[in-house]
Formats: sequence, structure tokens, C-alpha cells
Amino acid sequence: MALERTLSIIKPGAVRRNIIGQIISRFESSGLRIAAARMVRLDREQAERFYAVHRERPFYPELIAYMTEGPILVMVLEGEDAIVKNRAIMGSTDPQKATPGTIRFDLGKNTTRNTVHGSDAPETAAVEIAFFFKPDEICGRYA
Ligand code: IDP
Ligand code: MG
Repeated sequence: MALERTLSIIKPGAVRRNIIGQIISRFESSGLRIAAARMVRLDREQAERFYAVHRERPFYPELIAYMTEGPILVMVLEGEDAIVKNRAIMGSTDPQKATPGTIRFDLGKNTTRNTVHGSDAPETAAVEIAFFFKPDEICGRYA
């Protein structure tokens, strides 16, 4: 077990549907804590940079359009094994393939509109957290 931080995003559809609280409750009840949080409206350049790894994928234009259609909530979550734990709470990318009880199964609309983003590894978590937060904006128990 390791104390970790991970980046979580509540995507535009979930913000618009007013289900931020439902999603955050799931993180908290699983033992993750919010160490930083901010509402953000991504512009196209920011969304393209954040998802640059997917630039060549067929779903990239749709993903960028979705992530820029309204405000998002960006958060740093921290806790024991936060990266893997967050991914487990989120469920598989495609809500139809996700396990019942996960955020994406219960609340996702389709593979693009799947309500949440979560970092997938320690290296990407560090890069993604730094994309949105300065060190002094993170007020966790860890470090
Ligand atoms: P992840 O969010 O589960 O890590 P990634 O493969 O990193 O999944 O993809 C990033 C985001 O791009 C997904 O959360 C989803 O919104 C979108 N996406 C991924 N694969 C597809 C697809 O096959 N069709 C449509 N959208 C996709
Ligand atoms: Mg990913």
C-alpha cells in the first residue's frame, strides 16, 4: 500500500446533470480524500494538450468537443493506492462493459460521455496534477 495522489475530473455531462455530489460521495466513502478542487472551463487548446496522447485516435475530435462543451470539476484525490482505487471506483472506459456499482456503469452515458477521468499510473498522475494545480494549491494530508 502506498499513499498516492491522482487526478480526477468530473466531465461536462456530469456537471451539467448536477451529480457532482453523488460522484464525490463515492470517492469519500471508499476512503479517498479531496486534496484540491476547482471548476474549470477547458478551451480547445487545453483539452487537446491534456489528451495529446490520444491525438491519433478516431475518437479524439469527439472527446475534445465533449470536454470543452461545459465546465468540469478537476480534483486531486489522495489516499492509499489512490490511482488504482480511483480507477476501480470509476469502472471501465465503456459504461456498458463496466462493473455494476462503478461510477461509469451507474452514471455514464456512453464511452465518450463516461462522467469521469482518472489518471492511470503514477507518472501520468504527476503530469496531470501539475497540469491543473500548483503545489501550494494542494492541501492534503500527504506531503
Ligand atoms: P480512460 O478514461 O478509461 O483512461 P482512455 O482510453 O484514456 O480511457 O480514453 C480517454 C477518454 O477518451 C475516455 O474516458 C473516453 O471519454 C474517450 N474514449 C476512449 N475510447 C473511446 C472510444 O473508443 N470511443 C469514444 N470515446 C472514447
Ligand atoms: Mg486514460
